[in-house]
Amino acid sequence: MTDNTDKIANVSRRSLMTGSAVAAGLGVVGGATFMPLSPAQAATAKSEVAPGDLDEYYGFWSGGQSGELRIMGVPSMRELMRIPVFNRCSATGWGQTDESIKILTENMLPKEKEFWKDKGGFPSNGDTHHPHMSFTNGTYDGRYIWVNDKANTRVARVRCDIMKVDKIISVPNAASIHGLRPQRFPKTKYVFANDEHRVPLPNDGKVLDDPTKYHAVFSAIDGEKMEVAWQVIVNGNLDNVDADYQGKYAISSCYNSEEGVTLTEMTANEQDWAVVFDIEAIEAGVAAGDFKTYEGDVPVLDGRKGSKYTRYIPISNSPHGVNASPDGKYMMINGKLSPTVSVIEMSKLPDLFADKIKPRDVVVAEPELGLGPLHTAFDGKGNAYTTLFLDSQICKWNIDKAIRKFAGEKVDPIIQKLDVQYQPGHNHTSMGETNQADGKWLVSLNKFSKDRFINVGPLKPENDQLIDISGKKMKIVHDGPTFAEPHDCIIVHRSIVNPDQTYNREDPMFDAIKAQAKADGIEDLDYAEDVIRDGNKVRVYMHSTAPVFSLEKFTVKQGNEVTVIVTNIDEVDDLTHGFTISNYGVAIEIGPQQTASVTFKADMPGVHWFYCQWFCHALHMEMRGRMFVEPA
Ligand code: K7E
Ligand code: CUA
Repeated sequence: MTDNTDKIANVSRRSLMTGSAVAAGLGVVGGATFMPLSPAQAATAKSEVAPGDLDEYYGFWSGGQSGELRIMGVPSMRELMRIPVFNRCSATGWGQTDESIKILTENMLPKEKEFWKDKGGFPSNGDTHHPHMSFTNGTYDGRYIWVNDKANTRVARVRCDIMKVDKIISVPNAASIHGLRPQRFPKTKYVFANDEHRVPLPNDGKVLDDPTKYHAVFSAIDGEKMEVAWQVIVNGNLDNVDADYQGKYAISSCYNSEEGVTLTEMTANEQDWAVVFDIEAIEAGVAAGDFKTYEGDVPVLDGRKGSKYTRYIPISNSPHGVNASPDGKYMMINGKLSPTVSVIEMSKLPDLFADKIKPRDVVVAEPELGLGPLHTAFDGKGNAYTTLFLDSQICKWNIDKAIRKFAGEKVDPIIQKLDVQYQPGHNHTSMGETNQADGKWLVSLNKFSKDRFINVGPLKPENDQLIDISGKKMKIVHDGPTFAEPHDCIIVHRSIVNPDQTYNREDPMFDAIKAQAKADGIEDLDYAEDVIRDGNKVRVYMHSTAPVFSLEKFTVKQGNEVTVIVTNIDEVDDLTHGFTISNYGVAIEIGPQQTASVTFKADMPGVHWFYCQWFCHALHMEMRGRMFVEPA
């Protein structure tokens, strides 16, 4: 983006500076020297969560290139947990346990299965950007979180009762899923997923330089079934997306209206657009058979210009973030290369689809906020907070005033500009993407930390800053270093999220193991201490209770395919065991009341100690046993 600074038209930093200077003159951002406690002190005190005290909010942070998801406490900004998603996790065995491998591979496309067959079976990296929770009636309902993988064109779902991934799907006909949002109303049915990189459709190696054959598809994933319900071809690239509060429309930002394949080609036009999708019309189109199929049998509808399924709203060059205001009235399209945010009035969309008005008629405000607006958050009190990437600022502005200004009134919508350190991408307010936006906290996810922390070498952490927005003036109260690269986060009130303390033995996630155990003559995994020999396969069943495994040794033959199935029968909170085999690369987590399994080839003869690697007991070091591998 910095390369394109010179492309930002007509608005100088100076004229924007004047905006905030005026606000300062009006006293909006003036000092507060008469208060007994300075705003900084007061805010810091409020953001402090004393040892033993609990946070008011859960933060769900994407882990960017690390491919994971993180749970943070807000406002303490303490990192509470990491949820492995698309990455291989050494601590929990995600990507190694039989259960996680099933989740990672069961919905791969045939071409992916073929490609990965000699390369470990599935990709072990991911690039998560957008974590979003399921909704009911416009607010979070605490059931699921979906997150995209830009690197390998996948979408994963996290079960919020156990905070583990239960489904991953590959999206066909697409290349890089970027924007992702669940429907808000009445209850999340679709999770919308944007295809960022256009590829030839079908992408079968026959086309390289014919841009007319390149397409991006908009996908609606059934969030319950985790299947792609339908896709729509659009003009241009798809970037970010948001759903409305009425359950009727989704809007995506598009850059590359030029449909180019080089940077110069992609940024040539002054105007790109936002695409509006009419969900009902698309569903009717699917029912009427108005589609083609490419990979698999997903219906692909043609939503290019002129289609009844879409409308294209011209927006200045390369818009990025798309954010619905919590009152459901507006959709903000953040300008990125334009210093503006375009405000779309949602109630005008039916007229747009009925062709009673022109596409630009739905834009009711377009305030000039500063350089590089990327994403906008809300406080539920009529104000918006937009990140200015190039200016390294958060701009707080009033939506109503922006609309009045656009209509010709002499008002300044800009309330305050706050320097952040440095270069913010996403920002997010507490409950801010729901109709319960409470205006307490804003997090600015800054791409660079530069000098804010002691030097850790050439690779620096990102810097997530916590901002108190409960007063008139935004105030930074905390700097939080993060690793690679939380693009986005959500902040959910803790009353909505109620994870279990232990696993539930009746959970369907254990059905496959139970069925196998039953076939092996084992009635109850909780008492298992059995070695089943099945040709070259050996299944070793044991249970664990601190500080012992029910088997202190087992014997297999070199070359056997060994599956070890461990059930942790401890019922105590926080009593996780592990199962590691030294020098065999095996290490998995077994939570209280969980059964987990791992399969490997016993190629190395000799005595191999297995041990519990999660500290569980005073005799944790002694919680071990031997695997004996007899030479073939
Ligand atoms: Cu703006 Cu991937 Cu949401 Cu990064 S995207 S900033
Ligand atoms: Cu069981 Cu450590």
